[in-house]
Amino acid sequence: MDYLKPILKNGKAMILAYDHGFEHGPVEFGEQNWDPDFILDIAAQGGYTAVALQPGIAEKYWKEGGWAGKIPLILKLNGKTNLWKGNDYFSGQHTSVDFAKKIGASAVGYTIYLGSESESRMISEFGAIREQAHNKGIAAVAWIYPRGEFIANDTAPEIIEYAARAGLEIGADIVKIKYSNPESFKRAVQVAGKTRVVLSGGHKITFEEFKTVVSNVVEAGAAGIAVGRNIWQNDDPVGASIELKKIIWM
Ligand code: FBP
Repeated sequence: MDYLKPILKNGKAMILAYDHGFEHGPVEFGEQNWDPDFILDIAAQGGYTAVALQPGIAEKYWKEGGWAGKIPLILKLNGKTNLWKGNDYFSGQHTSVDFAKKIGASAVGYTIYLGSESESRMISEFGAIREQAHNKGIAAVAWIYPRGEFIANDTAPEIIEYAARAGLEIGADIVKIKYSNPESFKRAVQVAGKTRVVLSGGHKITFEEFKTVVSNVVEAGAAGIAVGRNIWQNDDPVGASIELKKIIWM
């Protein structure tokens, strides 16, 4: 079954991520981008194939605010704040696949901190989520971020390639990974096999730099991008999105 059909266009993905208010706190926001409706409008006008949200925003804005028919939803089922500063990285499930299905999500998302002390708990939660999602006919997207005391550099080529391969092995339909370099990203896409790869953006860089990264990722054979700050922290988020769209569907 093609679980990804609702969130891809011609096999490509352009996903707007907006869970930072929870993951990083409102410190990421300025005058307008704290407002979920402002972001959902960028997603609709910018031609995104999906938006990735935590359940509160999904229910109160995406669903109740009338965005549901305009832009597909990837509902995040786990997440954590950055207030905990301990050595372990764990992000537990707080929302169900049933809820995702009930509000009309096209896919569920889950973050795994590969290499952390708690990786097996997250791998196991993701496994159950993937089975439930596929039973209900929706896709399971894995954010795979290697992290923890044994990960010296979370964007080292071999680490990014490992994250991509892990995505395939645990059955993710899409794996969202950070950028390494052009050659390594090609290898990451290769070893991810039939699991589609999308770029996770990172903190804001210049738009010229970001476009180069996106071009490299597309050239590497990735499905596309699932990014946040480099779009909605841009002064012209819709204009930036339209430029990226051209690169992704070139
Ligand atoms: P960005 O493109 O802004 O990096 O967003 C992608 C994302 O995965 C978000 O979904 C998430 O909130 C954030 O990155 C987490 O980043 P980190 O764990 O590196 O702080």
